[in-house]
Amino acid sequence: MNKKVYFAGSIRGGREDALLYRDMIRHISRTDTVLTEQVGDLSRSLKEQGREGDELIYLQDTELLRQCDLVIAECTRPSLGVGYELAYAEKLGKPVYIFYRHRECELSAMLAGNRYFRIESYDTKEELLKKTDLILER
Ligand code: 6IA
Repeated sequence: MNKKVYFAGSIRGGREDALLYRDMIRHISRTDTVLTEQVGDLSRSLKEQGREGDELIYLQDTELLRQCDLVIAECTRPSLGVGYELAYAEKLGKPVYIFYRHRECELSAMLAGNRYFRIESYDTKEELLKKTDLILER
């Protein structure tokens, strides 16, 4: 209850799952605090995002990684930024939970082969949200 969750999901890697990220963030926010709500913000377009803002995004997100209690990532859509965040969280010793849809992607060996990460595949959103609840109850 009331954990600080860093939710990671693809932005420039592709927004096909943005609606799912939004639903996960809303679900987690019922009991806990999501530090990265912008990942599920469908109203903001990638076009508005000039390169000038990148340093600020990097500094803010790495600070949020230091503040969080755990990281939850949805990795079906591959993203360089998410991969970076997961490695950064590992170096900080934060618990990292990774979800992906095994029928739609083959998870990178750099995640799948790292025993530090707790990795779960799922098929439906309902299953995903149930598995998320189990993590937050721990
Ligand atoms: O390489 P990617 O862009 O797919 O990396 C996605 C990850 O990097 C996410 O988990 C975020 O934590 C972080 N990230 C990338 N872009 C932003 C961003 N842009 N704001 C905050 N975190 C970001 C502005 C908002 C955007 C919806 C237009």
